[in-house]
Amino acid sequence: MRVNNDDALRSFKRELEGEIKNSSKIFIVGHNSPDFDAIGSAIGLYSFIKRFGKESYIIVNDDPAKIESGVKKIIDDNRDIINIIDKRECLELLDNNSMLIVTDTNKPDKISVGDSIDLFNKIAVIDHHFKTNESIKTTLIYINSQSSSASEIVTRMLNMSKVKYGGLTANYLLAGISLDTDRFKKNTTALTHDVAEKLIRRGADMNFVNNLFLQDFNSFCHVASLIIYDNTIRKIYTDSLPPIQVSFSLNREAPKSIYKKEDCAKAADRMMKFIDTDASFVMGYIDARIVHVSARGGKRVNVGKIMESVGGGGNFQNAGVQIETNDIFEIEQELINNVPLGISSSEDIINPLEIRSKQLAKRSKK
Ligand SMILES: [Mn+2]
Repeated sequence: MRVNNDDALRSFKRELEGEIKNSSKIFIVGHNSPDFDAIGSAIGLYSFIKRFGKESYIIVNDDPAKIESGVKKIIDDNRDIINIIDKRECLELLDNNSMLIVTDTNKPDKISVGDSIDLFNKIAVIDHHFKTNESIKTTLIYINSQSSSASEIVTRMLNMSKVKYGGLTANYLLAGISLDTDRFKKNTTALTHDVAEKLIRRGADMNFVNNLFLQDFNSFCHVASLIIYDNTIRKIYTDSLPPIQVSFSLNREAPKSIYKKEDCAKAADRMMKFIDTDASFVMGYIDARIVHVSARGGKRVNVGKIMESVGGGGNFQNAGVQIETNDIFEIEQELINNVPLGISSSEDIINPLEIRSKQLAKRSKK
């Protein structure tokens, strides 16, 4: 049974091919914080465009350290074969006759060129998310929310045009479909499986895809090892009211484990998101003798001040330091002692009850 009608995609594809032929340069962009579907469909589109012999580029503007490690591996493995550029390079290269192809999103605020989107005279959108009032305004748009993924749509376009693409591209497209279908457990149609079959015939390999996922899982566990179970201790500072709660995390079982600065930063962000804490400090060795501390605070705790007290810097919410030491626990103790330096004086503290009573007072005046 045909779940989707090919005709709409076929006519979009024809129009897109016409515009590609008339363009000087083609820029492809997926959503920020790219996942396997954004990067897989972008690389698939890169293959789609290749036969027209146009200058083409994929824009990835995220901080490389913050990109999921499986996606980062794909980007690193392809840097020599694919023109992967950042937003600044894109703005330098683009001319009046350049085209932007947006994939795996249809919202201007989700792509790195969002605020400069008006510089493009031609924009195409390929996506599987619902269209809304905020969607990019262009006539060259294919959105099919019944498709599992942008990778599924792009694979269909490649196959319709009988484009030759290699096993690696097939792998990236299959990874995109696998991610968005939660490994073929949801959002699949007969077409999704049909497309997957064709990708496997082209040389895609589920083991390769599984390894990409494993890569993400391993880095996830590595970050989690900083904060899980007894690796996080919580201290309560009762000098101010309500008492302030602060968490301190490090790998206590294997304190000499090596992390990246970004691992500590991600762990500290997660603590703020999931645990009821006013500030969080995550410590890890980034080198045999250097400990990095990522600190996150909020309205009541100025972590910048606390980091300054140990030689680092930052602002109220976000701060850090690197300290040469053989004893990570000594640093932790120093931080525990220094937290009161960063606690806002009671006048500065925004008391939710106070806000509430002010709001009520205002309302009764009306
Ligand atoms: Mn997607």
